[in-house]
Amino acid sequence: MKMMMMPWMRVLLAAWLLATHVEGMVRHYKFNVVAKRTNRLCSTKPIVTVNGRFPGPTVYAREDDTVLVKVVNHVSYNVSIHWHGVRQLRTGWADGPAYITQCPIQPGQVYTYNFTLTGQRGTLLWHAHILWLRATVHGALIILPRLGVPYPFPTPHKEKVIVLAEWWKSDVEAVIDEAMKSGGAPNVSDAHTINSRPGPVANCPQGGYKLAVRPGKTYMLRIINAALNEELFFKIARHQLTVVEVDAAYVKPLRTNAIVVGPGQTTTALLTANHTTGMYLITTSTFMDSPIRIDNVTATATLHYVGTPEASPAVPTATPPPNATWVAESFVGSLRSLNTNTYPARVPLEIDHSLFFTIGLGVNPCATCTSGFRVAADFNNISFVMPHTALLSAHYYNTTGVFTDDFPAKPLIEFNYTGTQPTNVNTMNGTRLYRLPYNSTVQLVLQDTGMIAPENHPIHLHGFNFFVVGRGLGNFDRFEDPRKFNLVDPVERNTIGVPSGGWAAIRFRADNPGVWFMHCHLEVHTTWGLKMAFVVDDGEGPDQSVLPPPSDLPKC
Ligand SMILES: *[C@@H]1O[C@H](CO)[C@@H](O)[C@H](O)[C@H]1NC(C)=O
Ligand SMILES: *[C@@H]1O[C@H](CO)[C@@H](O)[C@H](O)[C@H]1NC(C)=O
Ligand SMILES: *[C@@H]1O[C@H](CO)[C@@H](O)[C@H](O)[C@H]1NC(C)=O
Ligand SMILES: *[C@@H]1O[C@H](CO)[C@@H](O)[C@H](O)[C@H]1NC(C)=O
Ligand SMILES: *[C@@H]1O[C@H](CO)[C@@H](O)[C@H](O)[C@H]1NC(C)=O
Ligand SMILES: *[C@@H]1O[C@H](CO)[C@@H](O)[C@H](O)[C@H]1NC(C)=O
Ligand SMILES: *[C@@H]1O[C@H](CO)[C@@H](O)[C@H](O)[C@H]1NC(C)=O
Ligand SMILES: *[C@@H]1O[C@H](CO)[C@@H](O)[C@H](O)[C@H]1NC(C)=O
Ligand SMILES: *[C@@H]1O[C@H](CO)[C@@H](O)[C@H](O)[C@H]1NC(C)=O
Ligand SMILES: *[C@@H]1O[C@H](CO)[C@@H](O)[C@H](O)[C@H]1NC(C)=O
Ligand SMILES: *[C@@H]1O[C@H](CO)[C@@H](O)[C@H](O)[C@H]1NC(C)=O
Ligand SMILES: [Cu+2]
Repeated sequence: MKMMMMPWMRVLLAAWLLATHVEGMVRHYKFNVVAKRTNRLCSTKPIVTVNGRFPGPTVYAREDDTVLVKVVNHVSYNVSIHWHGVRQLRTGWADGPAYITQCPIQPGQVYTYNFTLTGQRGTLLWHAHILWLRATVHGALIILPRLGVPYPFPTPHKEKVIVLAEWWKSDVEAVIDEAMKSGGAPNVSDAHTINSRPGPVANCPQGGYKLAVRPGKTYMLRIINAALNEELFFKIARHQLTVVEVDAAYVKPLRTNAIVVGPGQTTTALLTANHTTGMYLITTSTFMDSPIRIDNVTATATLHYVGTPEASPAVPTATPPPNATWVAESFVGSLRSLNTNTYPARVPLEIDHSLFFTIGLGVNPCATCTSGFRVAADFNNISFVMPHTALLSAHYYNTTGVFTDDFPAKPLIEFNYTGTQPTNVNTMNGTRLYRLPYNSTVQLVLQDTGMIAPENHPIHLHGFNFFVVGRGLGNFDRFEDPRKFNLVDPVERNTIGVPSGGWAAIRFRADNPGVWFMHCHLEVHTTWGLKMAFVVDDGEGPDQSVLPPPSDLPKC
């Protein structure tokens, strides 16, 4: 039966919609962190999961909603969960990186993450933020627009979450432990997965993920790279993708044959099923433009037009070679903020703190390592040393001796960053933070170096989105390059790939008090020390200070 909408009903509905806009809903989720044996991927070893699922459950909410996730730790590891890309305005206690904003949730303990989604809409992900658990402890976090607010593009017929990941036959903690003992690089993964399936790979006959489509319809693909150590290409045979949003910020529609998505990054793209029938291969493969060992196994899925016989061969597609810098750069460099009146790009134009951080690898002597040395990684030659208690608590309670706030604004020793590397490749240690006054503006140039090897590093900043005002190859030229900055509609993100042997310049406003981690999202580099944190002081206004910690915040 169809109900007639009387005028008074419209008024009530409008009033109700307005109310929901302001208030938002409270969404409750329960995450049981449990070990689960999986017979997928030709391996029956137990993996750490949320609710026994890989990938874990999708968290759905709308802009302005409050999300409460009760995490119960049933495994023998310490656990913490990060809501990657969520601004966490004043609620750093819910951000998740272990020993940065909270102590871990220990075996048997419970912690409820409590945060509100403000000023963001799109695809994000959640993942474990301790050890290497995020290999299997991850899932999608979808922020829908407020009720009644349309997307700034035609409404798709359906939405599909596509989680890309890496798979190890061995226990991932054994992989990184082995590397830390030896001092060298950890084993690469054995396969990539698309929604938990690698597709047919050597010695493991198994079907891949199937994406069923109807001719003529448009689908929204919410693509997430949840891999630990690899940036990935994603392609569909004979179909183009129209990218409309990255990292939960709308972009100008961008048509492309292939996307590149770094770990921690998300890309929402529209796919029009413009053929009438058939099966088309979907591929994901590694992007790595430096001579470093990678997992070179391509994961495959199929785009399946309904009615096409299952046994039909899929139309193949050529994956970009791993060193296809041109494919990656042309995609990443073409993304622009939507920048409309409704979704403006508020790029800081005046800069209070102009920072320059090098990104490098190094090698330190290590008496206990089988090789006698250990690979390290750093910003400005400082390998970050993890504290034994949460930095945010130390900041909030004014505890001394946990960190210093003397992180250098520029390298202590300047050299030709992309030229001949210094003969001394040792790094320094420190738990050093950079302090920012509330609401100050920051420009940060991230400069890759040739130390050990140039490499593309996906750098992630917690607590903020930033604008990528410029990127380039070679050394950043502080006189010439700023002239070419895009201060009008640069892409807004939370993670950016700094080009191999190049630089990226980002800008953000420090309008979120707390302690905010910044690190390479290649987990191996984070483990080696490619991390630091900003401490943003409280402002003087009533809504400009870190909220008090929740009563169930785990203790160290
Ligand atoms: C969540 O945090 C808000 C403050 O941001 C607080 O008012 C609310 O009571 C908290 N909810 C729970 C269930 O702790
Ligand atoms: C790493 O790879 C080597 C060589 O294939 C293998 O011997 C070793 O067992 C692997 N380590 C782990 C933890 O799987
Ligand atoms: C479908 O779209 C792709 C990409 O735009 C194009 O190459 C192809 O020719 C189109 N196919 C049909 C049947 O229209
Ligand atoms: C992938 O890497 C393995 C081992 O590193 C190598 O033997 C193989 O030839 C590579 N395959 C391709 C297609 O490059
Ligand atoms: C990419 O790798 C291939 C195969 O190793 C090599 O032949 C080619 O020269 C490389 N291209 C670039 C631009 O480095
Ligand atoms: C920490 O120091 C600041 C500034 O001196 C002060 O305002 C705040 O009350 C102190 N916090 C605690 C918990 O002592
Ligand atoms: C830095 O090294 C590069 C590559 O070797 C070289 O082309 C450039 O001239 C050097 N720059 C300076 C200022 O020495
Ligand atoms: C890095 O720090 C180490 C240890 O203090 C020092 O020996 C080395 O010269 C520094 N390198 C650079 C490039 O600053
Ligand atoms: C840095 O820390 C590591 C481990 O914490 C230690 O082995 C090493 O000696 C330290 N290096 C310096 C230069 O302090
Ligand atoms: C932050 O600074 C900007 C520019 O100076 C100003 O317009 C804005 O009102 C400030 N915001 C807050 C919350 O103080
Ligand atoms: C878990 O975290 C607590 C608190 O930081 C720490 O004391 C303990 O050693 C950790 N356990 C393991 C197995 O690392
Ligand atoms: Cu890195």
